[in-house]
Amino acid sequence: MAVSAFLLNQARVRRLVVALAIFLICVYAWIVLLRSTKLGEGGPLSRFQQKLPHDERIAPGGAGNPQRQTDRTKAKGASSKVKDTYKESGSIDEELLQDEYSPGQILIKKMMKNTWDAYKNYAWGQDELRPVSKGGMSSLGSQSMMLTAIDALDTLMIMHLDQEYLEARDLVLDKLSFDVPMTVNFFETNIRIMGGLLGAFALSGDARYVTKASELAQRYSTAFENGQVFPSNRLDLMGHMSNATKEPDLRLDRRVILAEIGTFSLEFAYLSDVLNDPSYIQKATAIIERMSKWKTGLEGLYPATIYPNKEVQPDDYYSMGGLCDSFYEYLLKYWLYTGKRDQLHHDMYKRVVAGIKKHLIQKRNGHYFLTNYKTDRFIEEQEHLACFVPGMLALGAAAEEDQETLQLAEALTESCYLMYQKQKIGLSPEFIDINNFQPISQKSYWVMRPEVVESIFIMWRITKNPKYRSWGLNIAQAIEKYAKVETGGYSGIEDVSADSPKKNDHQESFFLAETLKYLYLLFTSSDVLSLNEWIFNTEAHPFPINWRGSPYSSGKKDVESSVLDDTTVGHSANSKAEEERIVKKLVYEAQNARDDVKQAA
Ligand code: DMJ
Repeated sequence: MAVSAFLLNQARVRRLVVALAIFLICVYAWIVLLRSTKLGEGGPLSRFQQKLPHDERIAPGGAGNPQRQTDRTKAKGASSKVKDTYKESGSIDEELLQDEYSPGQILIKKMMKNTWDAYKNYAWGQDELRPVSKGGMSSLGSQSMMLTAIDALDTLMIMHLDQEYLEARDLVLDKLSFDVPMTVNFFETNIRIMGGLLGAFALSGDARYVTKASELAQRYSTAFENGQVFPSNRLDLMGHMSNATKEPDLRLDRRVILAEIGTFSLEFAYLSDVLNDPSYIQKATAIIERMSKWKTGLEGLYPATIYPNKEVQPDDYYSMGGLCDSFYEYLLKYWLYTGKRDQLHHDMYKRVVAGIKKHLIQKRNGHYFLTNYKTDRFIEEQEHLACFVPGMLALGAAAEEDQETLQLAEALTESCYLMYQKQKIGLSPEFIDINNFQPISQKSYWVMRPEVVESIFIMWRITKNPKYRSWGLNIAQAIEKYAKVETGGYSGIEDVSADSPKKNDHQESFFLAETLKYLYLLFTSSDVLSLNEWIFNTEAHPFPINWRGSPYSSGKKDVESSVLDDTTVGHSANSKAEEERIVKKLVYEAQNARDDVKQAA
């Protein structure tokens, strides 16, 4: 009896242990499942948002946003199909193809830190840095509006420069005021300040940025006085008086700049979404509707300066570069922002692509170029500002599975890249002669612009051809070598062809907002600010696509698992010495690669 009771007890204990083990495994599995679901569906708010007191976070769904189905899955399928078709065999450097190419990230992050520290040391709170004379400057108006800090917010977040981000955030949220008696350029204020605030909100979910954006938006009404469709190009921040009557130069019976009156859709749409106030996007759409009815000399294209009150526009200067660029960019990007719903922007964009192909593309010595067009002929030049076009064409081609246009985008990206590689210092002038890549006189300056690296970044994301990473690296290295200021920061160059190129003592805010951001994203994994889910405004501030209906409306989706992911610098470089070693290696490799390209050319 005693033996069988003992055996019985032992069997019971065994059953109990097994049951307990199964129970523990189930609890563990449940916890794992719960965590992964949260990460996958945008449960956790970003780390920055979690640091905020509860009432400073934006409510899930924003200001009463309805949840709608999106077609993001469809978009994903479409772009990967195009990607596969264009993947080239025979890669340049397999290491560069890795999704987590940390060395590139390390270099660009170091550059950003350097830039930020210099701004902090010498120009804190001012618009932009004068890196050589170690001071600050106002760029938007007579007083500074901390332009660099605002433009840098989202880049600092993306690069995981956490301490620097918090410094920028506190400066902007504590000190930025729009109660300043001055007029500012409306377009620049909108793309940089409004764009910067909205981009920072998009990544952090910190509702205080929306409050600031709304304070600025309230000042917009003076630019649209008397129900006018087209805004005046200057904004009176105090907003007391009509700009049109106060400053006769702003009257709309004069010619105005295409980009300055036609680049509103993205900021206004996202603003309407976050404020739950459709009046902004209605204003932007009214502009585009009016312009869609105009007659111009080149079908689909618009002259660089226009008369807002005329149905037939003067046939004059057409360009994808200065004065024009972002007007075209927003036709495509607003269509994408709406989850490909807005027909009007899409139709106009398609006509633009046809116009570009018909009138602006020229082939010289085996290379394709984007020229400007005056009166009835093209000009033998390509400008840096127009080099956003290959990226735009590629983005549109990926969305529409248009392989022919993607091929054109590839060819144009190459000639834009060669604008850098054909110069002895590896930095591009503002304009080149398309016959020989030489700078056009008086336009040989390099002013830190992003357009070429922007297109390189988009081409990399869409084609995954490793050459794009190596091109970006070469450009970054040239910047490091020739534009870096010893005492901190980076500067534009007065003449890239000079024997000893001189610095222009100006660090542009878009260097932090765009140039360094696009370079950095070139080396992150592709789901960091995935092109299927984010749209960059023309100053590279990211807005979530189809915000109202997307999972991003809960504050931010995979900010934790991607944008602020620890797969960046911290995890891949164990020590400062290791970081230094990697950067040195990169400098060496890039120099060699540049020499190779020069020899080949
Ligand atoms: C930026 O402010 C924007 O990219 C704008 O669209 C064009 N000019 C600069 C950069 O070159």
